Amino acid sequence: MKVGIVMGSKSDYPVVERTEKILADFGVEYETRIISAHRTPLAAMKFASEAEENGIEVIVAAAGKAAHLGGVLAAFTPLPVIGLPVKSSTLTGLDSLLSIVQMPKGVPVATVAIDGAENAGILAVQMLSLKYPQLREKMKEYKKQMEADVIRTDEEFQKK
Ligand code: RP5
Repeated sequence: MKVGIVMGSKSDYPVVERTEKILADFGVEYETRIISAHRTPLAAMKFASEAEENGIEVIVAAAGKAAHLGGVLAAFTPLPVIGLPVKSSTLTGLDSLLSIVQMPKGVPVATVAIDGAENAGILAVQMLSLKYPQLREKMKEYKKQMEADVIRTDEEFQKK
């Protein structure tokens, strides 16, 4: 099982590494590439068209500004693409979000929040867990742990 993470620029990496961490925590293999829809469009086409034969099952595409990367990758692959809008410009990421989420009919990009790097990883794991039952069990544990953490925090907060 492998996730392909693509970012439009190395400057996106401080956000993207949080997606990598989630995937690593779940024991999911990933490869991370810097490919730009605008600066290296041919590489974007090649990566997406060959992703399936290279063993990738889900793609995470992180980009900022006029963030066309996820849409371009989705155009060239049957694999699900998760768009991660990066807050990289003076428009505080709203530009990235809208560029990624407003895809035309027929070519969806599943879009997470601006800088929602952890959710991009979690959603990728959830997609993979349709095929890999061991990942589904880990996801159940993750949710239980999250619930327990909030309950413990609430109990501590009430004692203040
Ligand atoms: C986008 O432009 C990248 O995804 C990045 O978020 C933003 C700025 O890129 P750099 O100018 O820092 O390379 O394409």
